[in-house]
Amino acid sequence: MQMKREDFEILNERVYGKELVYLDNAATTQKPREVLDAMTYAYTHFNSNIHRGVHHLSQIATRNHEEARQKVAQYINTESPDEIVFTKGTTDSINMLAFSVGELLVREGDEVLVSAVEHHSNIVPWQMMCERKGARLRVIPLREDMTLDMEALDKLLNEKTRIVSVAHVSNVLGTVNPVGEIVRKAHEKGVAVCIDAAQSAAHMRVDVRELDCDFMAFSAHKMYGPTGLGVLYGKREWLEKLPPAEGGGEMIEHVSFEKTTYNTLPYKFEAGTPDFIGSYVFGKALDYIERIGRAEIEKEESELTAYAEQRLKEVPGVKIYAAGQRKAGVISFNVEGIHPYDIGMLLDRQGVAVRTGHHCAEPLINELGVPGTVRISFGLYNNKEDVDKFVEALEKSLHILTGV
Ligand code: C6P
Repeated sequence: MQMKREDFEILNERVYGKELVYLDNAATTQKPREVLDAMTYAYTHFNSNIHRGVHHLSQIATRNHEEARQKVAQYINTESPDEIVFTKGTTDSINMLAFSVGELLVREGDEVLVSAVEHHSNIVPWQMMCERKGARLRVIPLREDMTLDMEALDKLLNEKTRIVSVAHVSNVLGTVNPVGEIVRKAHEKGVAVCIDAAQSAAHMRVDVRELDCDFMAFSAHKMYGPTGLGVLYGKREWLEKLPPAEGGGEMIEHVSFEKTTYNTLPYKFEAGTPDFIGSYVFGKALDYIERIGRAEIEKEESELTAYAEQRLKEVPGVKIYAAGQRKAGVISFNVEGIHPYDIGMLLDRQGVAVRTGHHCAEPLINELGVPGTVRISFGLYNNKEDVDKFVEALEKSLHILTGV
C-alpha cells in the first residue's frame, strides 16, 4: 500500500518547512490524482444539468450520475440503486432522515435511541425532531471498557422506541460498534435502525444487506472523494413510505397550486439540481478504493493502529482511550497535565496534522471528563514511518511543554 502515497500529491507539501505527516483522515481524506483528474474531466467534457435536457451533454451527464449511483449501490450492496439518495453529506442525510421519520412515525411520548459515542450530526437532528414531536431522546451508555452497553440497550428498547441511530465507528474513540447485533435486537422489537457510517465506509466492508440496517449515512469527502456530497441509503419499503424532507425541482411528478405528487425513488428525496459532478467524481474514488480492496485497507489500517497504540504507550504520561479495543484507524489520547490543544499546536509546527478538541462529540468528551483529546486517524496512504515521525514529534512537544 506504500506505493499509493504517490497518487496523493498533497502528501509532498511542506508545512513550516517540514514534511507533511497527515493524520487527520477522520476529518477528511486527501484525494488521489485520478479523482482530481475526474473533476477536471467532468467540467471540460460533459458539464450539463441532468435529467432535464434532451441534448447530448445532458444525456452523458445523466448517465454518469446514474452510473455513480450504481457504483455506490454496489459498494454497500443494496438491493437496488433506487435505494441510494445523494445528499450533501452525512449531516444532511441524517437531518433529512430525522425529519421524514419524525413526520411518518413519531408522536408525543415516543422515543429515539442514539449512543453515548455519537457525533453531533447523529444527535442534534434527532433532538430537534424530538422537540418538535414531544418525543424523548435516549442514550445507550458506555461500559467501563468504553464499548456500548448492550444489556442497557435491551432495557432501553421498548414499545415507544421508533428508531435507533448509531455510529458504526466512533470518530473519537475509533471503536467499531456492534451494529449487526444492534440491528438484530432492534428488529426483534420491530424498531428501525440507521447506521452512521461516516467513519467506517472508507475503512472496512460495509454491507447493508448483511447488516440488515434500514438506513445508512456517509460522506464522500471521508472516502477520497469530493466535499459536499453524501449518501442516504434506505430500504425501499421505508423510502416508499417516508415523506420527503425537501421540496423543489426534480422530486416531483406533477405540481399544481392545489397539490403536488412526488417522483419515484430515489428522486423523491433529491430536490433541486444534484451534485452530478460530485457523484461522478465520487464514483472514481470508489473505483480507487475497490482497486486496492477494502479487506486490504482494513488489514493494513488495523495493523497500523495497533502499531501506533504500542508506540504511544511507550511515551510517559500518555493515556489512550479505549486502548486495545477493535478500532478502525482512529486513536484518541491525552497526556497527563497537558492541554490537548498545546500538543496539537506543537505537532503542527513539526508538520504533523492531528485534530484536537471535542471532535463534535461533546457528550462523549464530557463523559471522559477531559477538555478534549488529541486524535490521530489514518488513511490508506499512511504507514509506520508516519507513526514514527508523529511519536518523535510528540516526544519533542512534550519536552518543550514539560522540560523533561
Ligand atoms: N466527523 C471528524 O473530524 P459531515 O460533516 O456531514 O461530512 O460528517 C459528519 C459526521 C457524522 N458522523 C460521524 C461519525 C462523523 O465523524 C462526522 C464527521 C469529522 O470527526 C468532522 S467533525
